[in-house]
Amino acid sequence: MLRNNWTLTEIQDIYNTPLLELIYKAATIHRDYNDTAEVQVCTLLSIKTGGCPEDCAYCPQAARYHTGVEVQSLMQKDIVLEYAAKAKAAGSTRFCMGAAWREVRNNKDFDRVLEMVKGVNEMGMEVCCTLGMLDGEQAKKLADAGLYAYNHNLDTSSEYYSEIITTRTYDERLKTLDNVRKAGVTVCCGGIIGLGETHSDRIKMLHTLSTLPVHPESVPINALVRVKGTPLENNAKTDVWDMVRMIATARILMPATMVRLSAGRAEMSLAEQALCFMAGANSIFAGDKLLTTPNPSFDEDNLMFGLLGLKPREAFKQEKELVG
Ligand code: SAM
Ligand code: DTB
Ligand code: SF4
Repeated sequence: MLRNNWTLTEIQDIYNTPLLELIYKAATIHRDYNDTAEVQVCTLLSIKTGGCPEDCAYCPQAARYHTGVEVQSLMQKDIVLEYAAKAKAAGSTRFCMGAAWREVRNNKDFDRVLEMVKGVNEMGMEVCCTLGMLDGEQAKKLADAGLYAYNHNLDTSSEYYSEIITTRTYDERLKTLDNVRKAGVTVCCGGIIGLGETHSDRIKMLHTLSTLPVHPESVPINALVRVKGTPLENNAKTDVWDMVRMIATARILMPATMVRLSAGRAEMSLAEQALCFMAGANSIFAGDKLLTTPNPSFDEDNLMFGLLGLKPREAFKQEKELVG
């Protein structure tokens, strides 16, 4: 049964379970709810890169940090559709377009994004966007264009948020998530570990996610990619055991959700990634680039899937199952 009334103490107890026992529990729940051989393969494309006015301390695309990311205006629709076709041919079933915007504005760029959404949807892939804050009307327009999912991360706990971002509030984040939900678009919302937060901050973030009125359909768990020029460039490398603990706890709290092993895979061994799948991760970003930072190549991931006996999940599976 899916629960939205988890208490902080319950989550704390799960999170602090001895690691191997926690993995076992998460793996058991994963089997009850999902086909454990299946992993959703999503490809990311940065359709508008760099020059962002926000001050997210982790982000290579914030204009105020000198990270060497080249600013690029919004890509042309046809080029984006070519990338989507390549991703589809390589086995991706979800295509996620990211823009380094604080929020969506009602202008020609937004109209172009709507055209991109329409085009990718017509190719039979699940279309996702991550464009910053949205109002209700914008969410509705994206839904009408065929948007399947919207990614908007909470990143950390509400308490730690202002240490990482000062140019927007946690409540603004939650408002966008509500606008997305009301427009009938599925929600992709997760966070980052390795920002300097405490275990208690991670537990609080998982509490916020798992007590939303409806669980996000996907929850990306990112390990901080430390980028030179950002305020967090000298943070310690995220401990893989923390990643496993986070994934396992998310899996137990939100059993039917796609839990995505997101940023950070380029610095993980195959064995470490295998532990994450064991602990309940069932989605990845594929392709040799995330938005601006490196990620394992399609070939490396194909080898990994072969070795671990994993297969890509087909697109729109949930809808197909509901239809019968
Ligand atoms: N600008 C939009 C926004 O902030 O919602 C969309 C793009 S933004 C790059 C999407 C997400 O990428 C962020 O919310 C954050 O969770 C993640 N991200 C950005 N930089 C990262 C990094 N260096 N390491 C890990 N995750 C990162
Ligand atoms: C998410 O949670 N992780 C992705 C996606 N959603 C948009 C982004 C990771 C970005 C890592 C840094 C970069 O490549 O710029
Ligand atoms: Fe801008 Fe998004 Fe990066 Fe924050 S995470 S600086 S909003 S692109």
